[in-house]
Amino acid sequence: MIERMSALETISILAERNAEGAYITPGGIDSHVHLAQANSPTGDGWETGSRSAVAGGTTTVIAFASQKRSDPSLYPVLEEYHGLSRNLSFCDYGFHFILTNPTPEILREELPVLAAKEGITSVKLYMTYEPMQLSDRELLSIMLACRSLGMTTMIHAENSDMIALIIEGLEAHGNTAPYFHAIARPRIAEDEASYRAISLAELVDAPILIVHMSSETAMGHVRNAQTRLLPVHAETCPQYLFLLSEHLKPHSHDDFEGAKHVCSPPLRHDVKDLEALWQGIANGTFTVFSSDHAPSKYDHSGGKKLGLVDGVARFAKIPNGLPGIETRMALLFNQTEACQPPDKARLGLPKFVQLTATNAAKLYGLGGRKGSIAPGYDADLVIWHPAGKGEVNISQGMLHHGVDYTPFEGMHVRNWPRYTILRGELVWNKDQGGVVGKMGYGQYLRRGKGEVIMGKIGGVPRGMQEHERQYWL
Ligand code: DUC
Ligand code: ZN
Ligand code: ZN
Repeated sequence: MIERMSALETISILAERNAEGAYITPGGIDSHVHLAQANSPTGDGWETGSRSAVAGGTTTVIAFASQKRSDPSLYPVLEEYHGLSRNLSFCDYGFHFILTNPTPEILREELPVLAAKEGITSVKLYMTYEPMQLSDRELLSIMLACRSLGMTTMIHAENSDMIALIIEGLEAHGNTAPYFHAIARPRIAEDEASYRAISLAELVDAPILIVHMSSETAMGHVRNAQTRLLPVHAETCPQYLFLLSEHLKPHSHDDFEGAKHVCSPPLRHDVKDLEALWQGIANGTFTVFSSDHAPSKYDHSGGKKLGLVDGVARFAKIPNGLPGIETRMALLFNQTEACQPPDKARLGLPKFVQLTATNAAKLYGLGGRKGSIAPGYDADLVIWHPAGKGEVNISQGMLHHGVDYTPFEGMHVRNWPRYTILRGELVWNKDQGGVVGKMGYGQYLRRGKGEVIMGKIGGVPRGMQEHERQYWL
């Protein structure tokens, strides 16, 4: 076993040996990952998901421990997820809770203990999906509880009733092919819910992060909030920067193959949608760039093919989500000045580092330990190939996840992580041995309080008087 080294010692050794001429960036932090989820039994568990992470340059994942509506307490949920991940991870990891049953006991008694003792300092809340969605009143109560604990509130923002109405209409008209998934969840549903989430957060002065954003208008709401110095953060994902809804259309050999690209929010229709989000990457609206790795096998009756009922496509029954934990880093690195001429580069390397590692570390309470290359930090590093080497055509065959396809099949990137180093250990060596780390080397991370990166706490909501809130808060 290599002796544990600091980041700087590791870099100087590698620079002497074999990293010459190559960029070194912090190990990726993928702060939005679904592993071992009960609602996607054909997706990745910890072994395959974390193996795929390190092969793509990610050294830390924050995955979801999901509360079911019928769970009255979070403690057994946490135990269950420790059981699903213990000794199985190739990378370091933490948990966010998905809260679906926010009882007063959970908010008052359990969250403080889970934050202080277990290091779980973030929750994800759904504004859509019948079994998981929360009312505005519930969202407010959770935001208040999280605010007082320094926890980050992540929100899936889509208007549930708009979507339900459209799905009903589509089904009544027999429009049930996979492509109609993109029609069922229009941008306006994301726009409205994002604006509402921001307004709720503004009322109670709570920092939030809106996850997996795909809409220009919704992103504009975030941008406006940030201009007013509200603590509103935003996340987007590779699929919303690179892929369009045309992928959901029938293919010549398989009418159902569009199911491979069913995710929510859905892929949008127009190149202009992609361009708008790239602007948000460049101008700092987005705080983090995550994979939202939420895979289901395609060719499996318990996976995407749940949406083929007696041979008939029913898009509303297709499990949502795409695999992407391994491709995230290379897809974005390929758009930087390291891989593109200056007039084609979408972002600079400092922005790449912020979006893929540093900001997630700060936002989710790993600052001082993860996400940067600096004295005292864990030696989590990605060493890329020297310019002109390391080109890859992304294909299912080269990936290490447990599912049977990649939505990014055939995309070309000019570089790929050559080495991934986790706490000084080489865990991925692209040219010699592939995944060389040991399963179980990945450690559970007890996280601290999240930092507010955008805006600040303590603003006065629009139209309210300076001290008005103190009469009721
Ligand atoms: N939300 C996620 O965060 N992931 C997959 C599907 C979804 O709706
Ligand atoms: Zn979501
Ligand atoms: Zn997700």
